[in-house]
Amino acid sequence: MPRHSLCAALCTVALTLSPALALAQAPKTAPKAAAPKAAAGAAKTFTVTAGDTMKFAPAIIRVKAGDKVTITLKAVSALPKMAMAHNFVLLKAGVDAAAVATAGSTARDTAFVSPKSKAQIIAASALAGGGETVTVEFTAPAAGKYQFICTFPAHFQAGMVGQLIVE
Ligand SMILES: [Cu+2]
Repeated sequence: MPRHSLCAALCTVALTLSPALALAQAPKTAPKAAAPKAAAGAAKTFTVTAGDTMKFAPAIIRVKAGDKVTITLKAVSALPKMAMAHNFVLLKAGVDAAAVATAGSTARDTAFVSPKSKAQIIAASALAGGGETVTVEFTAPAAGKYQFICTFPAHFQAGMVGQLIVE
């Protein structure tokens, strides 16, 4: 085969292959770009009830890291809101829950969540008085155990604490 013919043959092969390669690569990159969306956490919703006994029910909530969690806190009480209300305050791991509760107990202007505690808190709901519901949304943190508390005065001390277990 003369040299120029070989070149022509190779060039034809190369030209024929390149669109095929481009097509072959396209499907590979598309799923890669979509993967993070598919791996994003599932939406999980929970209703937590709190009554005059100052307990969260349920007191243990299980989720997976990255889940988009919505907690609806339902307060059940016949008492006036200023005497009996609840919130749902999720604390970062290793935080002194009693300290956050104590700081919150005097923070009436900010719904009993002290601005000083911001760095210790993952998410906090508004206050719910009897018959009210409030919701709080957060993305489940890394696997581990996290406390959630009510920071209405004296409620944490009365045992108003629960645990978020992230698997
Ligand atoms: Cu409470």
